[in-house]
This record gives sequence, structure tokens and C-alpha cells, in this order.
Amino acid sequence: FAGVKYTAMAAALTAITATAGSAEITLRAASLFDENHAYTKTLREFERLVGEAYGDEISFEMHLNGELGDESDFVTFLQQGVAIDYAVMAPSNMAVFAPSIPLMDMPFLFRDLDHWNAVLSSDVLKPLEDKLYEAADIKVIGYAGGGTRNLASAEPITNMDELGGHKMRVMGAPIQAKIFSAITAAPSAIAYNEVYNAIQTGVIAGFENEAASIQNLKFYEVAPNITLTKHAITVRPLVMSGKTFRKLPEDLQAIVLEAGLAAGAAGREIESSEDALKLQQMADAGQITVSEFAQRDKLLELSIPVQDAYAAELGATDLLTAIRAK
Ligand code: MAV
Repeated sequence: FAGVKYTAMAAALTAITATAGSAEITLRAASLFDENHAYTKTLREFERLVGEAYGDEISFEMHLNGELGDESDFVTFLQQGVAIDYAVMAPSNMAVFAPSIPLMDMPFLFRDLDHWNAVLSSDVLKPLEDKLYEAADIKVIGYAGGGTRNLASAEPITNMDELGGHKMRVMGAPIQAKIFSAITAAPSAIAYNEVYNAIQTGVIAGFENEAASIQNLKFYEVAPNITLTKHAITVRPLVMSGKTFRKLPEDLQAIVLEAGLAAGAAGREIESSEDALKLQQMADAGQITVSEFAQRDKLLELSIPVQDAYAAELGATDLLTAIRAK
């Protein structure tokens, strides 16, 4: 991995290049996935919209398939203003730089897709965006996401008994580990690009993820049991490095903000509308076995006090109340 980072850093030195006769500004993005994933489609839509509005003086580069590492690498790049200029990111993978940002994707935050939609089409998350910009110099320019996260495991996990002590990977934010501990699992934070191997070698027994990513990265090969805990509907900010954003001409900044909102909305539409279909495709192909979780209400009951305590610790109790009230 050190090699990857070194190359990425070197590439960064050629960041915004000016060459007579060619595009003057190059914006670089990274995706964990190939062209079929909703995140990559979101990023492509952003390219299309910005390109259309700004013309020939801009070009784009995209690093696919996790070529530049995973989101914990991307967030460092964005914070430092090197290697990439924008990406779609899980808030829980930005916790190192902004401890409050994972509030927007903590498990059991949204009741359903309508609630999630109401939150994302309001400005209730703005205080968290401001904190991210202040603490990490990363600017939210739109929101993608819309996948429902479920448990994926080597063996079936269908009730509280089977969940007790279940060794599973969670994202790096402490609130993720706290909630999965509260629901009695045994979580550990492992880098996303090590999850497949960790399950294959038995270091962990499973993880949790949404259909689009399970399908794109073939996680079903090692974790074919999907339990419909439906514990999260993903909120995935489309973010730009503040260092990049401030260097852009003003007219381009306005275009970027508008394109970010629109590309995010398009991405949400794609991922949320394809979610059930992707689960079905994997089930039909014999790649996964889908089970209900017998006591989902219990999971919710165990999680709420942990959410409350986290919000209180951040001084964000009013914000959590406002999100719940949407
Ligand atoms: C899924 O691939 C996405 O939600 C992505 O944004 C996350 O980083 C990843 O899961 C993860 O669990 O880290």
C-alpha cells in the first residue's frame, strides 16, 4: 500500500496543470468500484455536468477499482489537497478528521427511505458540513448514497442468539463500533480493502454493507448470508478538497456546486432504485441467501441510547432531534 500512496503523492505534484492549447484545469476523482457502481456513475454525472457548463478548459481523471486505496486513503488525500480533488465518501470514514460527521450515517438513524429523503432534501445536516469544512478542509457539494446496509456473513445470523459475539468488521468511526457492540456483536474496525481477505481467512465472520457494493466487489463469495437488519440507508457526501475548491475560478466554483447537487441527486436515485433489484439479482444467481432478522425492534431499542449519548458528547442533541423530527 505504501507504493500506492507514493505514486498518488507524486501524481499530486502535477495537480492543476496549465498547458497551452490543452485543458487548463484537471479535476481528479477516485472510486472504489468499476463503472457499474452508483458512486462511479455519480462521479461521471458530475464530470458531464461540469464539462457541459464550463467547456473545453476543463478535463477529468478518474481512478477506478480502488487503485488509489480505499476511503480512508481518499480522506487523507482530500484533507491534504493531494492526488485527488473529489470523491464520494462514507461519513464514518472521515471520522479521524471530523468526529461529528459520522452522526449522519450512524446505524438506525433513518426510519425509512422517506425519512432519509426528507433529511437529504433539507438543510438540517448543514452544521455537520460546516464542521467538516472547518476541521478537515473538505467541502460537501452534494449527497449520493441510498443503499440499505445489511449484515453479510459467512454463516447465517438471523436472531439475537446468533448475533451475540458475532465477529464483524465495521467502519472506522467509534460510533459504528459502539452501536454494533450495543446490539451485542463483536465489532472491529478493519480497512475496507482488507475485509474480503479477513473473512476468507476467518479473522472475522462477516461485515455489513449495501447491495451495490456487495455485488460490485463480489463480497458474496466469502459472505453469502445476507440478514435484512436494514440498519442504515447510506448518506454518502460527494466531497471536494477545500484546497482545490478555493483555487478554482469563481464561475467554475458555482458550476461545481450546482453540478455536485445534481450529480448527488442522480446518484441517490440510481442507488436507491436499484437496491432491491441488486439483492434479487444476487439471490437469483445463487450468490446470496437472504434472511430476515427475527428481532429488529430489539436492535433499534439497544441503539437509541448510544445515539443519544454520542450526540450529547458532541453537543449535537438538538441536531439529532431535528434529524429525527424530519
Ligand atoms: C460501501 O462500499 C460504501 O458505503 C462505501 O462508501 C464505504 O466506504 C464502504 O461500504 C465501507 O463499509 O467502508
